[in-house]
Amino acid sequence: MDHQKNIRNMVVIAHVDHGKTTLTDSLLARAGYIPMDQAGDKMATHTREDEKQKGITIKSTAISLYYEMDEDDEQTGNNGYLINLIDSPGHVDFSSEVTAALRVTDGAMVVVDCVSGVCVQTETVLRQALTEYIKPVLMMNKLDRLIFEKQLSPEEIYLGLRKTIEDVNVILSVYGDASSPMGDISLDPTIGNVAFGSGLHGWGFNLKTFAKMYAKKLSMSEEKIMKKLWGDNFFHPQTKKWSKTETEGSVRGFNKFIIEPLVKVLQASRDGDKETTKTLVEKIGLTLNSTVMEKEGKDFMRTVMKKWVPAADSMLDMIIHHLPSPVTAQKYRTEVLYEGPLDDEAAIAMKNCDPNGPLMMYVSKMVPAQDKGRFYAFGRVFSGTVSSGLDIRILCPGYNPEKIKDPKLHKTSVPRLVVMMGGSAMGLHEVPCGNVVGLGGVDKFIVKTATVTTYEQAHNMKVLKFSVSPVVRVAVDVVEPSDLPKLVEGMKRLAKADTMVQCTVESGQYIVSGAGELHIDICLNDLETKYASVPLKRSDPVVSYRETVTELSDRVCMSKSNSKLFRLSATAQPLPAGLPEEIEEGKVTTVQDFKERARYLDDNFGIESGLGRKIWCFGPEGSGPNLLVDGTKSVQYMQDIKDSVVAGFQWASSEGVLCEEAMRGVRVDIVDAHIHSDPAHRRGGQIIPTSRRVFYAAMLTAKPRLMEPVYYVEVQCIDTVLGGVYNCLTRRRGELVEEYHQPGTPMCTIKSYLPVSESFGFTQELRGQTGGQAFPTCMFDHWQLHPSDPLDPESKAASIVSETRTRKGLPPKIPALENYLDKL
Ligand SMILES: Nc1nc2c(ncn2[C@@H]2O[C@H](COP(=O)(O)OP(=O)(O)OP(=O)(O)O)[C@@H](O)[C@H]2O)c(=O)[nH]1
Ligand SMILES: [Mg+2]
Repeated sequence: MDHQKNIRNMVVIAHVDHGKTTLTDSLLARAGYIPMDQAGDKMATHTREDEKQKGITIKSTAISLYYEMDEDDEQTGNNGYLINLIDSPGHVDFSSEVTAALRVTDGAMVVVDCVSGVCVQTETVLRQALTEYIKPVLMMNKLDRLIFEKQLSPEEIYLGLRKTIEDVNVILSVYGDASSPMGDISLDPTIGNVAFGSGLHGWGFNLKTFAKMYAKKLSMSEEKIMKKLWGDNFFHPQTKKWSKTETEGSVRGFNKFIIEPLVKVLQASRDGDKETTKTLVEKIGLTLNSTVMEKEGKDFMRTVMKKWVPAADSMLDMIIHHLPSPVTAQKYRTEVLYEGPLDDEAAIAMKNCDPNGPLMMYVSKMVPAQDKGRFYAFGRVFSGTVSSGLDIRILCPGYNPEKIKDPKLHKTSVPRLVVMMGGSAMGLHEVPCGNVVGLGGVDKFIVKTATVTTYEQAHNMKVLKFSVSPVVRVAVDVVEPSDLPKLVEGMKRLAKADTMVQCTVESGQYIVSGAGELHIDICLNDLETKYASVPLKRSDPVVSYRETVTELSDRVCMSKSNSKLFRLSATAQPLPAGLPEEIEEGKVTTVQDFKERARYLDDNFGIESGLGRKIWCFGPEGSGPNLLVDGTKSVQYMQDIKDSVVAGFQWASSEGVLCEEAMRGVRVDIVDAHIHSDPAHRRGGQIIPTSRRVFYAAMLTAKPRLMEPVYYVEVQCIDTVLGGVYNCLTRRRGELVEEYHQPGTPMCTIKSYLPVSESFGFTQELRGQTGGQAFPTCMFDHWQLHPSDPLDPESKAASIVSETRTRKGLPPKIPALENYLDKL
């Protein structure tokens, strides 16, 4: 742990089912954590019952592994490596787990199934990795299927692999910044950052593996051979000469020296032809002892392959030689991690990965501990050293270092430290920077994430940006009223345990919101069986909406306080297209310098910079995609009421006027104010409700509309069931984006948009319509304007509004404008 240059923090990422957990097994076996003959079957990082049953990863699992390599590290002269590995889930509903894992790592092993190629989630996770400056290496998995199942020729295998690697490189070049400090991150088998193999059978290789075998025979250096083993390099067996073009009788280097021997050994060992297998591998310098020779059937094949080209060795070679150590990575990652100035003590210590600097740790998720209901705060130490008993400051998201008494700051000490070993945790006393660690006993201070520090002036680490949103909601209730306190407590625990879920109480209803049906289902099971441990009733899933406006208010709206001594006038209008997304992506933020931000808004969105400088706040929660602008001129005491008006805006923007759903894409301008000279009449009690009322009036007069969440859906299927897929999509208001046929195969991919409200039961219906031959992936994509007018009682939007209001215990009709608008 003290040799930072010999640490690798890495995550395994991929599309669902491409083989992350299976491959992770081989790495665990190589470190002696599970027996080698169980690697590929054990799925050791599946620690939950439901993961074992469903065969799908739900939570990411961290494990710290120690390896001794044959060669010493060139820089450190040390051959021991600590690899802190996280196996992440591939299903989109759990992609917030990937986001949290990426934050605490520096490198990623991207797994792609050679048969399916690059899929939606491959692209999503890569995009996220690149924004966090995570360097990738590539593992092409399930090669056995190309050989046995698809029975492709060596040249077809080569072309397929090359195409997939190119596809990944295209994604890297689209989302990777050419000037990124990570340097060239493209994947190239000849430099060794791409490996190939079969996680299920535990074998794998990169070009170096074979270059080593042939170095003597071909009397060439390993590096030189690696270049020959990929691309257009053809070998003539008679003349023993290499050429750049294919000539009569010559064979591509990759096919001749890798695929052909591989296929021969695989076939002979699978067919139980032990003598041929033995002769074949002896030629390449491997002797099979009697224990191996005694194995039968598939066991024989697996054992031979694991001995000859063990998967773990090729992966370790990539991880150690092509993924950065924390010392290398933190130099460039600090700028994307830290909110504070990049020259303060904390930033400098992080850049230098300095164990003697102030402590800076980011807690990315809460992991359930063995004691029921308790959690470890799991995260990465970026600078300093954390030890048990150390006095720390816990900064929760939104903490403002300039505030004198911020309730988001907690001072405490660290009771306990653990290192995560899959399902269990091992106690230890001290952990220096560059490592991941779990803190025990601080869970009451942290909901989901936090920054932990010893530095008084420390700012927060940046908040995680998720690629999914909690757009599906379910109301839960207890069966026995006396169990209610347990439900309340259980909801708090669930909110901690899951990085994405939102647990709220709305008008007396307990609401759980998640990314999709599967996510909600897992959360509710956990709530019922683990966190509340009482029987629960659940409503059908419903969708959350957003409220927006489509025009400038048709008048200046004015509202008065109860005392009539305070008056506020405002208008509402839509934000320019694209700005809400930029706010959500963190391109336009509250922490930016206000002049710089105003210039940016002027240049890119035509918001005149005089006004741009007068943005009072973002909302809801101080950072959402709505803006409050002070458009008044020389009104006295404006600064005195600012905090209260901002509070009114936070309230109004989190619960809009139509059906108390959050606002999105609305700009509210304060046009005028009448403020009493006596401070007693400028208190929050008068100002906050009045502000909220005038904002509601402004919305109602600006052609308000609902926005609904829309999924991007990719369905992979064979072309004979296309009709069934289209049937399903059309009936659910699906909108086709593209139909893509994979050349030379019957596989095709249908890309479309589908409103989330139409998605419930989609997967099951699709399965029914296509005889289980179509596989969809649904991922939140965008908010779409609902075309009808909610103020017209006959419209579809009005009926959604009234259903939502009723569900929340509100009167079904939208309150009339007169409730909010006052006359002079
Ligand atoms: N034929 C073959 N099957 C494999 C290979 N690797 C994994 N599988 C199978 O593919 C399925 C999915 O493997 P997992 O390791 O669970 O995939 P994953 O990427 O971890 O899946 P999620 O975490 O749920 O996204 C399992 O049935 C594995 O046995 C391989 O190399 N060859
Ligand atoms: Mg998995």
